[in-house]
Amino acid sequence: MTEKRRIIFHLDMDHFFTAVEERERPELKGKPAVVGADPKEGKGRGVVSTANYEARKFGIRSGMPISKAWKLCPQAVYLPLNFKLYTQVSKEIMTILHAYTDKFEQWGIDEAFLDVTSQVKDYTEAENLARRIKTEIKDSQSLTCSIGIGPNKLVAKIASDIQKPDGLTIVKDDDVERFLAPLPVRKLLWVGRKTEQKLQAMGIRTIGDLASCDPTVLAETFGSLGTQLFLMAHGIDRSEVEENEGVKSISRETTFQEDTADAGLVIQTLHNLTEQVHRDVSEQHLCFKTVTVKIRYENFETHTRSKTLQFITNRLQDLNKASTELLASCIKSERKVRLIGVRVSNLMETCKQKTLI
Ligand code: TTP
Ligand code: MG
Repeated sequence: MTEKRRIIFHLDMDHFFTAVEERERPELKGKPAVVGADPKEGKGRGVVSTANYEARKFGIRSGMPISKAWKLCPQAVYLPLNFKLYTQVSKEIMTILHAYTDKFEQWGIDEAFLDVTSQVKDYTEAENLARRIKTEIKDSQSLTCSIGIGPNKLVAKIASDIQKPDGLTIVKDDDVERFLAPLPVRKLLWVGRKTEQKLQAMGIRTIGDLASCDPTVLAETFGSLGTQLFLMAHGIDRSEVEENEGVKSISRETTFQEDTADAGLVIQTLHNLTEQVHRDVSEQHLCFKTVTVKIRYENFETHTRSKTLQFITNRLQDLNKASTELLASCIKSERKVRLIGVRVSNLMETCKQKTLI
């Protein structure tokens, strides 16, 4: 039996946080703008959440220490995070998208996958549908997005990133390998800096190089990741667009633009993340009982530590205390940190807990 051909969209909003800020403050248009920690004239701690395309021209990127961003472009407009607003806009966009298909999966704050197989009969119809979605978002939200269309989630996700901003990239079944071949291996999910270096040492730079590798050599070198890499390099991905059912946990994480051994920066970034998680929790009228901290070192070694509190809470100070303790219990001071994350789970609606403030 041949498998039914699927048509999948991946949509990603363009420079999301700064785009929302520009919409709210038209005077920002055309100027470099950065959303993130307070730069305090170059002495600030914490990182860049995102930068608009004008600021990216100066080399500013998400996850970069805010002090470095300041050095690169002191004249940029630096804005604090207005997470409440971004979450609200995100919700409105997701509602628009959900109306186009039931097979819808939100992926982070500004991305979603849509399986439109049963909505369209071919790629021409798919393209028309994508244009309709882009227009609806532009008209109703005054924001642009980029859409990738492909036969699976992997290809659609890579495609959406190819022609940012305001892009639309279509990769039909027969073009998948040709499309992927010249791209650097880093474009594949799961290929981080270390895997990329290992692959480069083996003479593998592009996805095409990877596709022509002997899969047994990849499996010997990378274990199960090797097999996964080989399949991805051929554009094979059978994962389904999964509908998210309710909220099971709320999390935020940040990848530092450069791995860092600066404990102060790590802790400050953790606190920025707990604030964002807390805002989400409050907005959704939830409280939590379990807190998890995730830390990934430069070699991709990843540790998570969880703590289930003795009480259910919605207070930022409880989240901060638990996450700081968890971080202290697992951080190794001599190691460089690549990523830090925080998650709350064991969620309950606040209204069911009458004793809470
Ligand atoms: P992205 O979609 O990765 O980035 P972006 O929308 O700003 O830019 P692009 O046009 O390249 O898609 O992330 C979405 C939002 O998530 C981003 O606007 C800010 C936030 N974010 C962080 O807070 N920290 C991070 O390290 C990253 C990558 C994103
Ligand atoms: Mg985006």
